[in-house]
Amino acid sequence: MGLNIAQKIIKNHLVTGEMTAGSEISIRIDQTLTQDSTGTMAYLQFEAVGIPRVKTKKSVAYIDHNTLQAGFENADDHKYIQTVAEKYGVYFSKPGNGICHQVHLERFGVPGMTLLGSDSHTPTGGGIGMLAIGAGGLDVAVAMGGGPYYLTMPRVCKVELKGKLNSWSAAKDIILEVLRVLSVKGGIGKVIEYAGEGIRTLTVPERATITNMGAELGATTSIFPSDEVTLQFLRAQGRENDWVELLPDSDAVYDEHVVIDLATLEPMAAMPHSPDNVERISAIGNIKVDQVAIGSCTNSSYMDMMKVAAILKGRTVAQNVSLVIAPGSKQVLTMLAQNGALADMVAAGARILESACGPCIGMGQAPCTDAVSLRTFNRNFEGRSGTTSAKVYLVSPEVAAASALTGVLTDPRQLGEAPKIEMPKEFVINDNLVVAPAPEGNTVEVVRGPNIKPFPVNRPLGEEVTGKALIKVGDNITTDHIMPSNAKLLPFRSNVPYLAEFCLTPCDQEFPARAKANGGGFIIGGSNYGQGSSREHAALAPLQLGIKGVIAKSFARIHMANLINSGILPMTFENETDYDSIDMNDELLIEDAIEQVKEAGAVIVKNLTKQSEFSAKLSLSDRQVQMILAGGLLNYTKVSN
Ligand code: MIC
Ligand code: SF4
Repeated sequence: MGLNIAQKIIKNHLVTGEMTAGSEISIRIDQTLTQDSTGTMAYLQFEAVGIPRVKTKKSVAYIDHNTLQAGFENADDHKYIQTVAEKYGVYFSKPGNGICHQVHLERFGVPGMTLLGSDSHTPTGGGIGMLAIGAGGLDVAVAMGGGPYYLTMPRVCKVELKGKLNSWSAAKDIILEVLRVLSVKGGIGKVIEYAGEGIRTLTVPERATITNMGAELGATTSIFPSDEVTLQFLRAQGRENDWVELLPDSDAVYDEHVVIDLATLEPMAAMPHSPDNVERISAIGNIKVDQVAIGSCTNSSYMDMMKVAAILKGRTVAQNVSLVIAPGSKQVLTMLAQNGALADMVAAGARILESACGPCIGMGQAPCTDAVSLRTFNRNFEGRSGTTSAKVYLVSPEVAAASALTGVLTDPRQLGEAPKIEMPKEFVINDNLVVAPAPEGNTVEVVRGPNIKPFPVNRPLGEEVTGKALIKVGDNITTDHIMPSNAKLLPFRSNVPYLAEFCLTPCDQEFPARAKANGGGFIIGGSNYGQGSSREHAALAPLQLGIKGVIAKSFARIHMANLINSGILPMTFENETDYDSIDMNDELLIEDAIEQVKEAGAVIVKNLTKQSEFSAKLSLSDRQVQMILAGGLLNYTKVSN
């Protein structure tokens, strides 16, 4: 039986386990990436693991999220990451060099390799044929130390792309269509593998736009083959030698098959407040727009920016619109500056932002109250823009640029002929914002400013787990709800005690105070609890508040792993109707917790208030059971070393 691409890479990297979907496997990690908002924690944890030098083929620390530097906090974090990277063997990408995923694709990604990143959009690397997975910082820390990465062997869903996109339809429309068809839960437990004759028409940056937003499907990762198109991209980056061909076997078997006819796709938008709430622009109509933001790890490549510049050239941004543009990397910005495209953007009235995440993570550019904001980004969860009442639509760069000119949501087909942009034969290469690590045996001093606070570590599991149901939330709660990220909070990513004061406050302002007053307890969640990002602060902040377990209808993959890594019990209702039987403040009790967890199947939760009980499933591997018993991955790693 032939293998698909995902299976080929997994087979080449398999450390333990059977390659049957659903069973736990572990794989060797070739490369890691971190960004600053999760990186401080990842490196603090790496230091706690106590390994003298990273053991990966290449590890890179990017600074792209917290670049506002309104106080000393961000700068402290940057300094810490730079010195810790230098000491332990990690390349350091300085602020200004660009968004981690964009830069990694350009300068570091290698087809056929595995990449583990402390950011949920790490699958962007799938555009170049890497098996690129997002994980919590602690998992990345362990991988840097040479430990394998454990995951559930995914099912592989083949998305066959037929035909060719019409002019004005974009890669963004392909992934929006996949989201429309599969939904934000549709990728859970799967790798989305792209195939079909249509992929040959897509450049690497376009492929990367598609794999990037596979994160919004909840997928383990997404991947394209490594073919001639990949070779041309790497050649233009001066990295031809990194290329290997990677195609599925002709008799490869897939668990699922979706077909998309590219020729039928029209410009689309994901409407507020979910990336799968997708509709054709022509059907949404000409709503008035207040802000247009172009950039993010989804759509900030050279090709994207050139299309935008061509649309804006010689025209003027509408009076009612603020247009901001953040080119994805120093490379992109340099090329736009050299070929005059930057001048076209500025002349049209665009505001040029630094090559960083910026408004995507709420670092600046919060729109006005009740605003309609069009963004080329990947997430439009409520409040993520920094303005709770804002309505964010996710669109292609073409739709964004066209709408910035007209002031209303615009189908770019109205503009006439679409610009034709050629992939450059050579990108401008200048890696002078990447600092190489010091040689082994160096005496570099790791600098820890006052913003770097100790992080909480759990205790081994007790005989009894008891406490109140401290909050009860609905379906699709995101990590943005659990641990909000905005310009005020992002600078505190290395200060969990402070962050914990804001845990789940978008759902309930009183939650942190209630949790502390009760000495901790339980969170009750709906389905897909913890979707969205890799931020392990969404587990560490509850841990800081004494949360012992989360009982939900289902969990998002990375968040569940982060809970286990923190020693917090992730339980799912055996019978979903039991969710309805719990009210806030009910006293819950798990007796003989150690014995029950060891059996790994399920635990009986007693509701002392209602004098009832129900069964909650624990879908844990043997290793995860040991982690829960030890009180998290860090304790477990220390015990097993
Ligand atoms: C995001 O897009 O939400 C982030 C910020 O990049 C996160 C990581 C984080 O919370 O720091 C992600 O997607 O993993
Ligand atoms: Fe940065 Fe936004 Fe991409 Fe997250 S989704 S890595 S915040 S650009």
